[in-house]
Amino acid sequence: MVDEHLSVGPAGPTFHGQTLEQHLLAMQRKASGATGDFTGLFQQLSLAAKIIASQVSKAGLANILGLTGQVNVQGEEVQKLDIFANNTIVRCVQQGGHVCVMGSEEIAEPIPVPPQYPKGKYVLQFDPLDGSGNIDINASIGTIFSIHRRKTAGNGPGTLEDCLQPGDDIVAAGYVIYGSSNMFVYSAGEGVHGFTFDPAIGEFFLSHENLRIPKRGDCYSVNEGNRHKWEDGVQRWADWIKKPDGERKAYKLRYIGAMVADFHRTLLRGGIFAYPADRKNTSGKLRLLYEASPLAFVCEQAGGAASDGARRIMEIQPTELHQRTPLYIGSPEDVADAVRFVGG
Ligand code: AHM
Ligand code: MG
Repeated sequence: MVDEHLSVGPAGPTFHGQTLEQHLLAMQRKASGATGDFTGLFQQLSLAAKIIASQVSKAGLANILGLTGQVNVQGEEVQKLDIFANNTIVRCVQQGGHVCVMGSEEIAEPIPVPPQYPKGKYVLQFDPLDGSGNIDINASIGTIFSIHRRKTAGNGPGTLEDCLQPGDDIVAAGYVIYGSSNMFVYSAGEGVHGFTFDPAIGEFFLSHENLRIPKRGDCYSVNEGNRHKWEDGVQRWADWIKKPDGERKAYKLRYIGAMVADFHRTLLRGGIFAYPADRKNTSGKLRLLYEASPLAFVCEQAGGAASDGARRIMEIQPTELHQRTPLYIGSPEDVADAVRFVGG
């Protein structure tokens, strides 16, 4: 079957469907009372994603060009890619005037909008380059983000209170995956839509409309090197899932070690991604506000589920900016199975 968004010309396949911006504008037209603020914020985010993608694709050249030291050929300090990604998002978004405060994995405190820029009604939280340990081995990495409405009154600077909001109050969330192709996947509460970057044109084009996660998959994704630290329930779940049980076949193990990539596969193919708590790290490793909650929002919007083993990730009221949480996310039946083992 020919995909209506894909045509094959002399130079090979080219996407020429709806762009991310056109998709957002169409959504804005449907929403009564929309001011364009939201679309404006996404424009800044997609610009940041393009700049980061371009830099990520050159990461391996650093060695060849002799840029691995502290100083590059122009005599400028070379930034680590995750700091570069952080600064790119902050600079693009703060100028837009759509947010009042931001929160980032890279920065200890909430990031204020400088006085010269107007403050908007949204709060952006993000992990600028998740899985950055994968940069050196040329495996996929990603950016994760969530958007809330501000909670504090007025038009002044936002505060920590604006950042500490549960997943259930997210208005939009998504991720960008920098991989064999670059994709921007988001939900604004009306399904999940994926856009693939066409580097020849410099735009994200709609390629995966209304993504739905299968009810059950055949893959589990977890760092089993941590098994010795897991509580009994988690160990029993991992033992159970890798063996056939009646009609059910043994699950395959897939683990890249970059959550965006592991989650993206889980979303498309079904199955479960988990980062459990363990005896040493009783809240697990992943961060609630800019890793677990945004992906939980996307996953639920696609018909999936996300739990910390006892409750929906989306219900958790954060008390700290960099709070951690255990995470079980993916196909609803696979998450329910894990919760059965882990929760009791
Ligand atoms: P990071 O934000 O420092 O990159 O850490 C988060 C990453 C996730 O992308 C990934 O799922 C996990 O850490 C891998 O951790 P581990 O190496 O313990 O398996
Ligand atoms: Mg991360």
